[in-house]
Amino acid sequence: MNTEVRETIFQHALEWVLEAGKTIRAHMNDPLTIDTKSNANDLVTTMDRDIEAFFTSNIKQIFPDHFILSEEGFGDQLDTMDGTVWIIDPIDGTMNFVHQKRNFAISVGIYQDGIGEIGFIYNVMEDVLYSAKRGEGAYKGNKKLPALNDNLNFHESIIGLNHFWLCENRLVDERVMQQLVKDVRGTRTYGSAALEFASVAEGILDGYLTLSLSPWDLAAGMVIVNEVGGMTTTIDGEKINMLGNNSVFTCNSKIHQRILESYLQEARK
Ligand code: 2AM
Ligand code: CA
Ligand code: CA
Ligand code: CA
Repeated sequence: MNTEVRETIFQHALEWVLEAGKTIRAHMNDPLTIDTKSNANDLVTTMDRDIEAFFTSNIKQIFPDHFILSEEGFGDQLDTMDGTVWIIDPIDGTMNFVHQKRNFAISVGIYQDGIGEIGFIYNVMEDVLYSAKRGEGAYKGNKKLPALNDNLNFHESIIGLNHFWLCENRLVDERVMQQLVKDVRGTRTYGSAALEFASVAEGILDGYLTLSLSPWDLAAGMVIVNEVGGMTTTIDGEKINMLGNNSVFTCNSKIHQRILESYLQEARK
């Protein structure tokens, strides 16, 4: 992507992300209409839909030849990543949005022919914006994030992991996952994949793994984590497919291989 074109797209996206965040904060105490999707705990609110519609109508107006992949149905049905594709999660961490009124994010990743060029993760209630452009580093607000710790010791690492994978399940052997929990220094669960990616980029989490995410959960995060030298694969060590669901393992590169080989490969059913 041409740098000038990328800068124009970046500035528009930045403005829309901040405006969307402001709208959410302004309506935080309004009554919410909450629906469920795939199961009783899979929530969606009118705010998720309104914010996604805000992005899609703006994009369609300013960049009519761009494509959109997004969670709540206002985007396009894509079978290729050719061209410029905005990958949007209007609210990542809807359960946190509903129950905690914090710890959720707006996630926007912009890809050109399958390559992540721009990423934004906006922690709305804390008003903290993580952003990155490919090859130009990642930022938390105006501050450039340093490269991830190259001397990280696996036993001193903190890993983001949903407790669900420690219960009996059909995808991984929970006993191996329990061993991983015992072998690292600590684990955390934030409930927003985007904020977990942002935490890995910031170096306050050393890795995050999860068994099923959609493109809009990870698109921005992958760009941001890449820029600080982290890496993202599936839990089988494979490349992420931006057009489907993936298991995800994003991590400080120093311990990625070890967790993959000693735990995830063992655990995989
Ligand atoms: P969401 O809030 O945008 O749905 C919760 O652990 C994290 O997993 C959130 O980032 C959530 O995104 C994501 N997630 C992906 N698929 C989900 C599903 N089917 N149900 C609930 N959360 C899901
Ligand atoms: Ca959702
Ligand atoms: Ca999400
Ligand atoms: Ca969402």
